[in-house]
Amino acid sequence: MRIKTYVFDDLKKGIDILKKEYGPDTIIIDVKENINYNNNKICEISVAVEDGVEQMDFDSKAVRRQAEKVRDDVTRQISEKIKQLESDIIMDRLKSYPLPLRYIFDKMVKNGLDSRIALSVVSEIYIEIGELSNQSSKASFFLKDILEKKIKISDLTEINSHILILGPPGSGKTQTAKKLEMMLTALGRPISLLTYYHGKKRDVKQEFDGNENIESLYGDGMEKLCSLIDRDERKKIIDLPGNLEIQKDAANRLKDSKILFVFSAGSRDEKIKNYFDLFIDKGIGGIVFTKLDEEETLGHILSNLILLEQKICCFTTGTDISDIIMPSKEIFYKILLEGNRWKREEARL
Ligand SMILES: Nc1nc2c(ncn2[C@@H]2O[C@H](COP(=O)(O)OP(=O)(O)OP(=O)(O)O)[C@@H](O)[C@H]2O)c(=O)[nH]1
Ligand SMILES: [Mg+2]
Repeated sequence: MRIKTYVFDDLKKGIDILKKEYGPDTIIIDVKENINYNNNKICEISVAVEDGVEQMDFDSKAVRRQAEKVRDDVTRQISEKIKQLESDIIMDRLKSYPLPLRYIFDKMVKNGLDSRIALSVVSEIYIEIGELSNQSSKASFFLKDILEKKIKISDLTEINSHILILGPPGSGKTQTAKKLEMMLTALGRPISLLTYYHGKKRDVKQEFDGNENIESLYGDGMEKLCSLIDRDERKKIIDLPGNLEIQKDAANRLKDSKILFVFSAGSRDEKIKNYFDLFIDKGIGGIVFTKLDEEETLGHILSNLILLEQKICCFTTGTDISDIIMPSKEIFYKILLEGNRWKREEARL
């Protein structure tokens, strides 16, 4: 004889299901009613089950479904409660801060920054300057300083190796690689661009306006790519297709290169995290966030940079070759306090 305990949201319904399951003579050992799970009343019914009694498939499914539903509801309610509790704690802590800091917090959260990070930013300002943060100008000044401390910037002109461009399909890798080649060459750091296409053939000549620093190869394999890279001493930006296997292969072969991840500003947080987990042991040079013009708010990309502890290399704000901006504390400040000033009119809600 074994004792089995089941959970239901209704006692009568539960007993009916169990009687159907184990037969009308089932011995009910114990009943606990009105168990309070976050405003939901549930009950537990324990029954004695003969060893070797097999349950009917249909009924056992109904019992399991019922129990799972109650568990799902309870889990959802608990996680909602925890979120609410966290938000209450944050609001409670904020009450003790001067008004300009509360204003900064609200703005940052409204513009997409994670509320825990926003709280840590304003508390650091408060630790730094205390009651001086009652003056808005002082609070803003120190906000920029804290953002500069929290968000690291990658200076591409300091990278003295090849740059490997990785990231999900269509994130803007090729377009960004072109922009970086132009920008670095203009800054007196000549670099050539090697674009490795895979799949559909494109009219590269027309796309690249005959730029001699730009070369491309189609699906010729990694050997060919490596031989082109080693052909001369010149540093290269190596732009890969979105195919993850090709990207992994290239990162394994080109160990001396620095990886630059290109993600569109709309990429999901888990997608970004998964990419990092795959390449974490390779040399990561930084991140580029593209398509800022397609998003409503941009605070979430700064949250990602802080949580991943990765350096930001640049942002792109459109398809034109000049639509690239270099990160700085002023830009971070604008993103968080002024909103998305690069948003395209057509993309506005
Ligand atoms: N609105 C907007 N579009 C962009 C931006 N950067 C790139 N694009 C567009 O995004 C699309 C994809 O860009 P690509 O550079 O081809 O992307 P990719 O990552 O190289 O794509 P695959 O090589 O196929 O993986 C193109 O239509 C680009 O013009 C940007 O900052 N803003
Ligand atoms: Mg591409």
